[in-house]
Amino acid sequence: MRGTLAREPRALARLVSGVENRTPGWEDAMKALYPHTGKARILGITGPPGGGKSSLTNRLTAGLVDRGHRVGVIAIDPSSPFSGGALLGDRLRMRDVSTAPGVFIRSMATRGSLGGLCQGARDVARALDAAGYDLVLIETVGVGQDEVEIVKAADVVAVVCVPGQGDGVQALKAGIMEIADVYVVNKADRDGADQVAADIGAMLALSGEDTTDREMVFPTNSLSGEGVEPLTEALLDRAARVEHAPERVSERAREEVLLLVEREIARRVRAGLAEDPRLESAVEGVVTRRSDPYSAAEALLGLFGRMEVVTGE
Ligand SMILES: Nc1nc2c(ncn2[C@@H]2O[C@H](COP(=O)(O)OP(=O)(O)O)[C@@H](O)[C@H]2O)c(=O)[nH]1
Ligand SMILES: [Mg+2]
Repeated sequence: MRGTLAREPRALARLVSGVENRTPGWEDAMKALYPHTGKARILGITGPPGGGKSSLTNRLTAGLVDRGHRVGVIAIDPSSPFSGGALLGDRLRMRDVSTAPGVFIRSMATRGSLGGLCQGARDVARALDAAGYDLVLIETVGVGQDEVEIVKAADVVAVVCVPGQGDGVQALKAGIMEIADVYVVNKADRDGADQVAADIGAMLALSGEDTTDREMVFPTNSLSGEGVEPLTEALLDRAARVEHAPERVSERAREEVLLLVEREIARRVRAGLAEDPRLESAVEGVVTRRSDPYSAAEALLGLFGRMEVVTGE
């Protein structure tokens, strides 16, 4: 804890691992850290696999470090459920910045994340915040509920689109669109980039979003670095405005607390019933059609009310 606050990278790495693996004591560490957090701004970078998120994150990180920021990067790894490890490709591509002072990079597995991926990412971001990283970039694939939750927890969200994805813009409409602060048309060196940008513009116009005072769509080439500069400016600008959005901050705090309570109750319910023969007999009743799932659930719920299994440990 003290090492993390003193910005010792090894202490931070240890803390992050402990938090990620829910090693006993992690919660006490987070509680102690919390008063030292709140300075960092979290930038979510989301989009389809292969869209260039890692390449772009790499570029953004380099530019932000040049401007004197300390940058933490959390790469949410879309690997298969079997490997569950870090994406070597991501690591390699980030190599140029990963050894730079003032940069801390951590890959997180999407599967088997204890305590939920979103909370895990949030906790790791918080540890980075306490360690003095003033910007935390979270790269995540824009599919799946977990990933959407993660970007919702970010202060600023950049949605990466690419040309040649068929109905690339179409895919955006599923949930991600409402949370985008800026759109990046990466691989702008490719044919069709203009069209994608125009499609996004049209979509924004339709949605009634007022974009008169700010650019929303940024073409980039993450290989050459073209366009990354104006994007960086825009992200920093949005990040600076977060202070003026207290309702967004309290809404997120509310969501986090509720989620933690929900999770813990669910965990206790499962733990409480796991070995209880009454669960087995209820299941048996449902299978044999002596009972039904609704009545079985009602009966078990009644049990919790009386026995205080939910509120006790
Ligand atoms: N032509 C072109 N290729 C890019 C660009 N950005 C990334 N790529 C390539 O796209 C592939 C996927 O990039 P990556 O950063 O791993 O995408 P991610 O899966 O979204 O993280 C790699 O081969 C990159 O070299 C770009 O702006 N233009
Ligand atoms: Mg990637």
